Amino acid sequence: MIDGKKVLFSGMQATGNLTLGNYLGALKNWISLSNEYECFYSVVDMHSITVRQDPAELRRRARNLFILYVAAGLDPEKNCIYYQSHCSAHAELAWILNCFTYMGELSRMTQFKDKSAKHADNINAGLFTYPVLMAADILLYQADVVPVGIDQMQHLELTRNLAERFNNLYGDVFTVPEAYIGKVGAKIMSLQDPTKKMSKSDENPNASIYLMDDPDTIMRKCKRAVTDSEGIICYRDEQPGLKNLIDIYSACTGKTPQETVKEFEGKGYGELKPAVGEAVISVLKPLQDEFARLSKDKAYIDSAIKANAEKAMYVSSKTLRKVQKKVGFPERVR
Ligand code: ATP
Ligand code: LTN
Repeated sequence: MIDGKKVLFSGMQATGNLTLGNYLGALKNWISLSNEYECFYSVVDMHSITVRQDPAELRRRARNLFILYVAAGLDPEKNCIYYQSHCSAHAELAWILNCFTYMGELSRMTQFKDKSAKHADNINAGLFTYPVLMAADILLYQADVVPVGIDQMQHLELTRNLAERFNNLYGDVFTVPEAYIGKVGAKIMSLQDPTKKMSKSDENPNASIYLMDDPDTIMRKCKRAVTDSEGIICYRDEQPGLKNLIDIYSACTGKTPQETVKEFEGKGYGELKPAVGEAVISVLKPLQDEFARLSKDKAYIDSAIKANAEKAMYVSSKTLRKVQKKVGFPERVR
């Protein structure tokens, strides 16, 4: 609790260009929850270097992601938006938690398995302990709730286990967080292979809608989305491409999938696809305009970066000091 409010923590990596999946699965929920909670939203740039990055490019993307959080509707005066790398408590707590995490737990993580298959030439220790740094992110702020897409559930489970393990040994140190998964949009699938999740690291640019895609590109990608030859609009697992389009449309318009099916009953995919395109454009266009406006306001963004890094350091240092004391590190001499 901070000032009588429950705490929310979430983060995104500054790798690749954000997709509609990131927006509908995560960012959109962040905004709807931000009034209710005391919120911390991090640009998790330390996680990004678990795969090789070009330094200038990483810096540029991280700043763009920061601006995007604000453009999407998160007021940096009400929400603590900050770069993970500006707050050294994350690395310090991650080290301690590493000593409470088992190799077996980490080797079961599907994201580690996927990423090590993708980057076989660089299976580094950071990639392996990635979920421990994520647990440190969350636990430092005593977060009650963590809005993420469904793919992060396994990491959340590990975070909860670590918190409980630590609390059992040392008393109540950490709040045990709950995941928050949105009802629609929790897993947006690739437009080209609806059995795979839409991902910013997909090599096929037609598979993902990027948040900065222009309206023509969005429309073209929606029209080309892979569906099936059934030709009947219904919402079921056997028609994954269609199901995904219904999910996207519903998440963008605020309708339920059932309402969407009703709306398109008796119509063909040829009518649904452009409607999906329009719905996506009407969500992304204002976001893009606001992003362009804020990108020019260097002074405003810089002052938010500075003030919020200080806030993050202040809040996280309290938990870190407590943990350091519990594990037996000596008191600081003042
Ligand atoms: P990559 O594809 O490079 O591994 P990513 O697209 O999964 O990255 P992350 O930064 O790991 O992006 O995820 C940011 C947030 O977006 C997470 O909460 C994640 O659950 C959510 N998310 C990512 N992809 C999707 C998707 N296709 N559908 C719904 N949510 C998603
Ligand atoms: N691992 C997450 C990004 C992430 C995160 C976090 C999400 C890092 N730390 C803390 C929520 C809370 C991902 O890959 N999407």
